[in-house]
Amino acid sequence: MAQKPDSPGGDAFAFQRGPGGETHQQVAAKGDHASETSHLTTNQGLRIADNQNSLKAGARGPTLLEDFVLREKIFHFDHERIPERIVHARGSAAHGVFECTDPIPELSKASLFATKGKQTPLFTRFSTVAGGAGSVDTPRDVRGFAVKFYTDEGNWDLVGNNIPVFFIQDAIKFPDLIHSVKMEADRGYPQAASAHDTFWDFIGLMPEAMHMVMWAMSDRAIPRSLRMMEGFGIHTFRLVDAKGNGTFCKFIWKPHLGVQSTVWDEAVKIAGADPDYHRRDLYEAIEAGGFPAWDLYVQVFDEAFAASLPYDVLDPTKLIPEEVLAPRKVGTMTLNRNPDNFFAETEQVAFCPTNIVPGIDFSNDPLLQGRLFSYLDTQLKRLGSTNFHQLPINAPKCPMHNFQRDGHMQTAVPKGRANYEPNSLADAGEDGGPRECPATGFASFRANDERNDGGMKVRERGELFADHYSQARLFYRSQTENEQAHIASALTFELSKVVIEAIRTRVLSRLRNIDEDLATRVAAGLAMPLPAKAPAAREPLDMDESPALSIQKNHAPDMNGRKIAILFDEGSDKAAIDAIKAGVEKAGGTAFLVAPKVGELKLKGGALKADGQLAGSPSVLFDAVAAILMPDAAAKLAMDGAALGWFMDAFGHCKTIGYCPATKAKILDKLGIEPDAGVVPNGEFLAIAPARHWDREPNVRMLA
Ligand code: HDE
Repeated sequence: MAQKPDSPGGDAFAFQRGPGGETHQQVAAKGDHASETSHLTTNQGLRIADNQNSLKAGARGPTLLEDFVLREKIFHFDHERIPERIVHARGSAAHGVFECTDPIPELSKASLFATKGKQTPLFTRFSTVAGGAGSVDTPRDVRGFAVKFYTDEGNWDLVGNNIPVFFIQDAIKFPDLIHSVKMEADRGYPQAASAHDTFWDFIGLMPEAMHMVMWAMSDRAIPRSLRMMEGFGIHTFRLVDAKGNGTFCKFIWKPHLGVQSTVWDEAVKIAGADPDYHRRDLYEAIEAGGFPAWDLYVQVFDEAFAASLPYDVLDPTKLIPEEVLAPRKVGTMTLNRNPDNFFAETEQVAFCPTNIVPGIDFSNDPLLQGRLFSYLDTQLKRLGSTNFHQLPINAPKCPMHNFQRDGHMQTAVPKGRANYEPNSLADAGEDGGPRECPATGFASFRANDERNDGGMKVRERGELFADHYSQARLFYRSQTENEQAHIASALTFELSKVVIEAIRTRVLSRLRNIDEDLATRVAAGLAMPLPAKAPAAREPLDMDESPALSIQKNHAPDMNGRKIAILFDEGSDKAAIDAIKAGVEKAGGTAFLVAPKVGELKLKGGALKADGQLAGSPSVLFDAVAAILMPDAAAKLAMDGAALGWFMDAFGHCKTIGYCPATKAKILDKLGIEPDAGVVPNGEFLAIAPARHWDREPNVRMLA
């Protein structure tokens, strides 16, 4: 017999009842007196009476084509997805503000840099490059770092990465690079990984990629948090002052929390434990009021300085070491608000390097020049309309008027007859519309590059672009011994995933141009003979080391923004837990309580609920761990794989471990974890918790 949702078969239809147990009819009736927004309607504004049942010819009969409510709902759902970004598909974003702290009107007339204290709203999206939108957050990859400044003179998009150089020198190679790193064409894997044949095949044949490869194999490519990455505009840009004078410029973001990375084994395990690790970290930090911040720096220089360098500033595979040209601070970006809706904002935001404001301009970097075409084009494909600039996240916050009209999904409703220019309608008393403004409008910098051989049409690159190894060597030699070991190990790991041996050999032959010791270590790691050195188009130079390129040389451990786990179980000493928790929070960190069960546990001195269950809160998710356990609880956990793995991983990832006597006797001793500079009694834990103990690494991992 047919059943109504409010029929006596009631319980079977519990899901059709309102929160108070009312039937949906009762909820609807209540809604008649509720505010307008509480009514469910169709997209045409028609109130929906029943959102549980489609319209049928009899309760057990076929669904009717007439059911426009059902059809509208399913139609919209069927079209929810839009094409994901071809690169940088996986991203996380936040709103924020840029405050100018050190104005540079003498260099740029851009209004956002004009006065101290000037605030400009912005939206920043971080991303991985290779994986799809649903891929994990922690692969070895470059991270996108794209900022949209809603300035009062128009939107300026600084679309950069967390690494200051790029794989290729000319836009014409970009599709090849991306095809090679993405899932292989025939088999559709691997997802979000560079450790496969086609990527290393391309790289081995493109010596210009060697500098970027050093960065990509370094710890920079496995960041601890999006909040702990530097950002770089990469290309040389131009600043232009009010008189029209131009200065070359490179943009650098430096995070207030310092740069920090994970270790590879940790990144791999995080991918399983929390695929959204970076997205969650950013979201939670902002929700908790721990607003991440970065200072924006510029490196400014003129033609004469550029001409004095042994590399070309138009070559995006080169950087200018900070020791050679000191960066100058201009302001601070603070991310202070999470998006309200992931799709509307993070997914639909459309960055374009062509979005520029008076006072900032491009250089002839051939990679940048290609990007100036590509981004507008991709937005049309992705967002489906030339009117994508009207989406709230993309729309400028300053006035916008022109005679562009119509197109798919036009939301503006322009008034009047004027949709062309010049027009004389104003003379006839009508609205003639906007006019160009030669005085304040954007004017391209009148570039006069003396080193450009007369501007003949050629398919060539600047002579110094042929130096493929000097800066790769500079980067490698500027790292600490431990960081060099990470690079050698990453290369060994990636190349060991390459099946075609000739590809590995070719890469090894290139590494010899960077550093003989590096090449020898990787060859030994692969158990392969060292091949002959690849011929170099230009002999590499030995440049002065740049300590600024190392993470470890510049890293001061800081509790601020870090997450510390405290493991407890029944009977644990609550006062001891409270003390560590308070210490962590006082220093700006977050304490996260872990126990075998998440419900309330009885402790010595009170009761406590854990924030996370042990098996679901592995130590890879934290910066340091401490354990406060009674002997019987410790003995029980010593029989549990998740608990043992918790300590082994923290130890293996060179983290600080705080222990109580029972933890030491029952668990650490069983695991063979000896106290060292970072394995300490709980009383000494807080002082060193955020540090990583790299001295330990040779004892826990075979590095190349
Ligand atoms: Fe991109 N890049 N790119 N890129 N790129 C895109 O634009 C492209 C390059 C970067 O969070 C796409 O909206 C070409 C360098 C970031 O939405 C696409 C070339 C740098 C983001 C595109 C480059 C970047 C993108 C894909 C070589 C660092 C994500 C979807 C000429 C300076 C922005 C989209 C976001 C996104 C093309 C090289 C950074 C296809 C052709 C170098 C951070 O248009």
